[in-house]
Amino acid sequence: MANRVLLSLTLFISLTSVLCEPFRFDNFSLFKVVPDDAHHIKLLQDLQNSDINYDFWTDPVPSAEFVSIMTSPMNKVALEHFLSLHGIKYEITMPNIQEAIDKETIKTYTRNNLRSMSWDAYYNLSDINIWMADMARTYPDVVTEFVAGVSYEHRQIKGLKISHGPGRKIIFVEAGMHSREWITMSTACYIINELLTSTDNDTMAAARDFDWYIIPVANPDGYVWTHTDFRMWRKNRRPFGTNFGVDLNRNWNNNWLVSGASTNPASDIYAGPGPFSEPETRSLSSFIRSVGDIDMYLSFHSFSQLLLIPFGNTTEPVGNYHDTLNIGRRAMGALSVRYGTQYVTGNIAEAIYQATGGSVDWVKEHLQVPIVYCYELRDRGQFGFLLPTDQILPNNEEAMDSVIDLIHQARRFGYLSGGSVGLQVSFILMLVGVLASLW
Ligand code: 0X9
Ligand code: ZN
Repeated sequence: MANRVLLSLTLFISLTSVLCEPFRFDNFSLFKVVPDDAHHIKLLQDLQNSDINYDFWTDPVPSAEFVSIMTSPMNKVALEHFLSLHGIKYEITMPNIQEAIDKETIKTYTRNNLRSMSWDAYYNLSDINIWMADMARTYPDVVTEFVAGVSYEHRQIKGLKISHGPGRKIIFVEAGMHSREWITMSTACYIINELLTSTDNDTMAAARDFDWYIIPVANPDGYVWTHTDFRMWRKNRRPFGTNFGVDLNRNWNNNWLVSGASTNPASDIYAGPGPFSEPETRSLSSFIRSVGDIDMYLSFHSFSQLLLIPFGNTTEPVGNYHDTLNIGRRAMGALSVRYGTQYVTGNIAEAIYQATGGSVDWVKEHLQVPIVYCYELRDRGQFGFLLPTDQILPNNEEAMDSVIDLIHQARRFGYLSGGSVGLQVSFILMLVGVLASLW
């Protein structure tokens, strides 16, 4: 994950920043590499560690079915040569990254016109925030805007609470912590939209039965940067000498810097100078703690089509691991029904790589949230972070199907049930009423 291409591109980036033009990825290409065995994995790991010219969008870990590597045009032939020499299979899924970036339609949301939000385009931070404000104004009885925190560059981390009454169990959704993972912000907005506008019975019940807290953009500075300067930016934007940014999903105070994180500010997985050193993670974590007992926490990332279960430092089945595995697998079955999209469910350390200091681990361990998942949304390496806009709606629909099924399955396993305080009170009142009428 260490984004070494960034190092060699620093000069270009500062130059393009001066010119106020986003960095161009003309003729950069994306390789989908398919290692056959442990030897291939080892070769790719060596390449990742020794050659600063390649940006590994996914890591060559033993469980990897594929490894996505971005290369500049200058280093492309050398990569092809390396792979062929070692008999490692690959295909070039994107011959010109800039073309894919240009195809990513970014639409403008018009204030007071909810119909101008669509699911075939991406939106910038300001438009997402204006849309959320419009949703809150349109559904004032159930929606409240909240500010969950603040960024290094003093932007607000905004969210919506959707609640049909007090005392409900809480579902918390966090997205956009990695700014280049644009599909995740869209998915969070889609969940908001469905909970407020869907006429589907299960979705309406899910909206009614829970207090939802949804944050589409947990890393606002990074997200703005991906629009204005550098599409592939992952971290926040705090400066460290000539480098920038802490990986916010390595900065949470849980096994901080234990594994899969770096002490080098130039790295894309830089964990920061200390746990919760960043305003984003510090403020967001206090907000999450302040909302009360959370029953389900979902964190959205991309890409690889995975449903990950804490913890990021051990493959041991900790706590209710077996329940969450079963619940997750069933929900991924529900996800596949609409378009046949396959997700793999598993422990973070096993399914992806050891990585600590992430939000889901902290929430699980420190807040004892029973049901915690981290999604890695579409796709499986063909377009990676540059998911084409015609896949936004299908991705969002199937993700929403799975969220509804997670609730359903969790209940079957004895979670999220037992009635909320509010519902229990109404039941008692009803009982009192019946008894009084019989008297
Ligand atoms: O490495 C990450 O932070 C996530 N993958 S991504 O490709 N979106 O960067 C996985 C996060 C899994 N959770 C933890 N490591 N706690
Ligand atoms: Zn991510």
